[in-house]
Amino acid sequence: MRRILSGIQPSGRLTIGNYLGAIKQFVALQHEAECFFMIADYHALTVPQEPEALRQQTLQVAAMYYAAGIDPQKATVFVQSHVPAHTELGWVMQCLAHFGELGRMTQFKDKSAGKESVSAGLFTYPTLQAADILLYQATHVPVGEDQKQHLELTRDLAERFNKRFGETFVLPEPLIQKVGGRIMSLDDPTKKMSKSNPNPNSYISLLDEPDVIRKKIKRAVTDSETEVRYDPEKKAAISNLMTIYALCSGLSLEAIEERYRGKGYGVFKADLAEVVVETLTPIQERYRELVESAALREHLAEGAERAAQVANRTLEAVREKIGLLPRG
Ligand code: AQP
Repeated sequence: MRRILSGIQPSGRLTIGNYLGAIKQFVALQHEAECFFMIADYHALTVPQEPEALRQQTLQVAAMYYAAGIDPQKATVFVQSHVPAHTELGWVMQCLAHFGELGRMTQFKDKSAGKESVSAGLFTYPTLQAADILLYQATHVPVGEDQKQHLELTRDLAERFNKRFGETFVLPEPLIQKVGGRIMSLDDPTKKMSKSNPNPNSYISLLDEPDVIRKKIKRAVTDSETEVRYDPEKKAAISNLMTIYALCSGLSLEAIEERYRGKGYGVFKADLAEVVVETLTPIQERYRELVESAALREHLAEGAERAAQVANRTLEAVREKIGLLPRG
């Protein structure tokens, strides 16, 4: 059976990009693979976080996983920092990785560009990500385009380790979604929609009220034409809105073009807002029931227990192979 590991950082309020690009896929995957879904709180620390907000956001991501349809009986959901094996293997991976190869990571270059101070954690975070994946012997990792390079690094590190110390890690394969792999910002279709964007009008939060969703979609940038046509090169903004429409409604892009032929952007946007509201309302209702509940903490404790059992088995094998002395 395929085994899958993926995660989301609690670095802000989840967006519809996180839902369509990640969580919706996770919900489908839990029926066909053994799944581990992490709340990557250590990864969130690579940029400054306000402590109370980080705690709240961690619970919010957990509640959102379940509200969107992840079944605690089927998939293992856990908080990364609840399983210490992640940072332990992360250190081993840092010692295996080369400074030069980490410097070539384009995400590091993007995220550090123009910043006055950048944490060492932001530089080494792909090694912690490698540890996350390898601890679970994941066969497949759902990744966005921007994460492909990190997965390649994970495979290189696994191969390097296996060659030096003997067969230990499974080499994971990427699982890339074709449509919706990259939902773009509402105010700038050349930028990915991101939960940490300081401008809330650039994204639809999964917790936005219906009226806020309507307002944000109405304000979303388009182009100077009026035709609802999918053309990501020439009509990036409207194509992005059409992708959101298609993924929320289940309609094909062609069917959407057909439906809005000759109708203009106003009608299209008003309907898109209702499609998004209809998609998010039931998730928001379940979310509100869960986020303050004792059941949520219980699920997370059970998830950490299950995850640690698998992770510790791998870590023990690693410790033995690299020559760390058992405590006795
Ligand atoms: N815009 C997006 N379109 C499609 N998928 C997306 N994902 C994120 N943004 C989009 C997917 O969501 C998962 C969570 O990723 P993450 O939290 O580890 O970090 P990220 O990719 O950097 O997400 P954000 O929202 O942009 O966070 P910040 O602003 O903190 O950097 C991943 O599966 C990702 O592909």
